[in-house]
Amino acid sequence: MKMIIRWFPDSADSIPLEYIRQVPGVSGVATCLMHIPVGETWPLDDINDLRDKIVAVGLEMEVIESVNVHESIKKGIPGRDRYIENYMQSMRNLAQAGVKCLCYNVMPVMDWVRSNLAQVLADGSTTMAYHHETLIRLSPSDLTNSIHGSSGGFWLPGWEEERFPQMEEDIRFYHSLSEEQYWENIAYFIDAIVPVAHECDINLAVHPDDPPWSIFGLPKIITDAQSIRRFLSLNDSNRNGITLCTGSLGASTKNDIPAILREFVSQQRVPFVHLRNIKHTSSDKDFIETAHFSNCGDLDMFEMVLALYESNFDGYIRSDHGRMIWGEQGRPGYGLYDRALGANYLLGLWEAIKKLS
Ligand SMILES: [Mn+2]
Repeated sequence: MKMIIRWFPDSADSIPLEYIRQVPGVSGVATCLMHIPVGETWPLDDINDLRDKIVAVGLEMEVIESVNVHESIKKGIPGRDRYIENYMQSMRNLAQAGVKCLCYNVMPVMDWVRSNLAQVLADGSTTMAYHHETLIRLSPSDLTNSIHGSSGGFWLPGWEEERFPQMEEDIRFYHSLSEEQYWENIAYFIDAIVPVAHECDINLAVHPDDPPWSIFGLPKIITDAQSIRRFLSLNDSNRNGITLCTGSLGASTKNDIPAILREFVSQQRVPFVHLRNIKHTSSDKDFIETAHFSNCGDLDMFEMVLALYESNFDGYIRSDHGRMIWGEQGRPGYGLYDRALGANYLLGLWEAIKKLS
């Protein structure tokens, strides 16, 4: 098992790589190229430059999060094949630069959403919050403005500026597409990329939908154990895996996360895990992101780590979104302090379980 931390290059992160190097037990970063438009090929030289920068401080770049999937592929419209070709070339280039695991997602139009990126908690820290009724009352453009107005000047992953003008039109497109057709479009993409994953020894790790239910009438297809089973059966290769994100799946109170971890880790279909805790607030569809510590949220992190350990997990783990604490200013969810605390808490659980077993 390797513990890593997500990091964004090109001054898009408030945290120097050297600081991440100083977090005990962290071997590398999950990162991405920021300057390549969605759908274009990631050039080998740019990937190598980024890797060299990371390796120079003593960290590894074995996980990429994310190469985003062009909307034409998700829509299944003419032109998608060119973007799929680009995607496959990006995979080859990443593998050549030493990348072992590629996290991506198949959420239509927008990446993860929250209704508040800086909700103040009782202890004075701030966190990201999701309030369903508030969110669905916003128009997509209001939501975009609110995300950008409260992101502290940082670009947010999945909310690339070039996507905004298209958003409302894209949402209307999906209203006339059935969920079954959406599955078919994703299957077409998976059929194309899994053989390339084999060819170049890279593990694909799709991230579940966040939140795990439909908003704005958009199809959400990876939300629970059953839909993960269906996704993995699109191609039975163990190169076709998932990023098991406890916070995303845990937003649905119906999901038994330790059971989900045990099922798919034991099948060797989980190369990457995001571990974070959440706490439901006014209803089952409202939550805040809490500190990782079990007592702070609804998810029992001991049970998560135990499930990973007992299923012989040997992939990558990262502490996921953290709160902003100790006055830190930075990209919402990606401050250093709370994620470093989280990483070391999780490493502590792992060490204790290992020594007691
Ligand atoms: Mn996640």
